[in-house]
Amino acid sequence: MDHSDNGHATHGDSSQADSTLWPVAAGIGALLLGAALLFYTRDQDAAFAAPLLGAAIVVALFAMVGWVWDDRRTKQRAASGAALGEARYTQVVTFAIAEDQYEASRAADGIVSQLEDTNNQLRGLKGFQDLRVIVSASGTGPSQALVETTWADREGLATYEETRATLLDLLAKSEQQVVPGSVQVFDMEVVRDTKEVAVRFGTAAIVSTFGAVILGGFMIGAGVGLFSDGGSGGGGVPTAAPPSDTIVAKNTKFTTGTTIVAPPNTAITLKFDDRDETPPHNVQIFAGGQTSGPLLKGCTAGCASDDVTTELKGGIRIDTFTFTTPAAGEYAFNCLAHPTQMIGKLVIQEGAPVPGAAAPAAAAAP
Ligand SMILES: [Cu+2]
Repeated sequence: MDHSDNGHATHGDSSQADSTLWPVAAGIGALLLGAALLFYTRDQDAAFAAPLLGAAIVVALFAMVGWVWDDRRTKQRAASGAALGEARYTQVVTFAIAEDQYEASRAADGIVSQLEDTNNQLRGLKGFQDLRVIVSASGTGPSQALVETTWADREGLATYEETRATLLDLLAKSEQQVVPGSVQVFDMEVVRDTKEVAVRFGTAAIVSTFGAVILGGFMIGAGVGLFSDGGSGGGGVPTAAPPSDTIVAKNTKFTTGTTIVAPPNTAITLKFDDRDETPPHNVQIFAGGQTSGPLLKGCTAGCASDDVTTELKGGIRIDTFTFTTPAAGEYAFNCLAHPTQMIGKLVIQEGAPVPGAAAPAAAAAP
């Protein structure tokens, strides 16, 4: 499970993973908060925004409390030290090599070589991690040597000392090379430096908070863009003018009302405002998204049949026509005489306001 022999890496990783959950939770809280604000400013819809705001506050509080709690727990654990294999046990042996024995100590049977060879024997012992031999040669006087062995746990070090296959025994047998009385032994419990963990935690926290904020910003931005898009298209924004119900033709172009938005299965009346004396124009709505194929059916007034199309003719005038809107989707319209120059689309959306209807009534009808 978690704290096996390679507890170092495993534990470090899992603690980091746990810790980054809090910033993510904080980010979700921020997201919900943004969404609540968005819904509120868009619709003044307290029925929907209020629970969202509540959820945002709860999540944000939860994240903050959890974050602080987790941080304190991490610090306490670091302060109390040894738990879960965060400590290492090190034995440092220092000694001096007699001035004229430096060469001999490095020979195949010299003390330094023998110490280095013990690496292979120690490797079999439980908990052994590392052995280092450092000799700083001195031209004059004795050379200083340092042997450091590292153990994963206290038991490892203890077992090693009990077996007496220790470095000290080796040193004792090399009286010639080792300066008498120069041997010093330090057993150390090295608590793993928690700074590294703290830095990693801090970095992870910053990165994920930053990421969550950016993501949230994008989503909110996308949401705003979506709504304002709908607004420019047909007047979905309640504060703007009533949803457009008029298609204006001028200089052989549809200049206004190139996108008409309406709810499905609703009788709506649109106006075709032709401002060109010539050439002749009309509006015909297709049963699909392309300006080809059959025309939309359902015209009840202003059309020659139930095809939704006005009469193609010249002259400045406003024609009105009434039809029942189809199912949700996009339906292309154009002018029969200028099929590629004069193009627009009818967007049928569930919940969209009725074109030309008074704005407040439209906003209140979701
Ligand atoms: Cu035309």
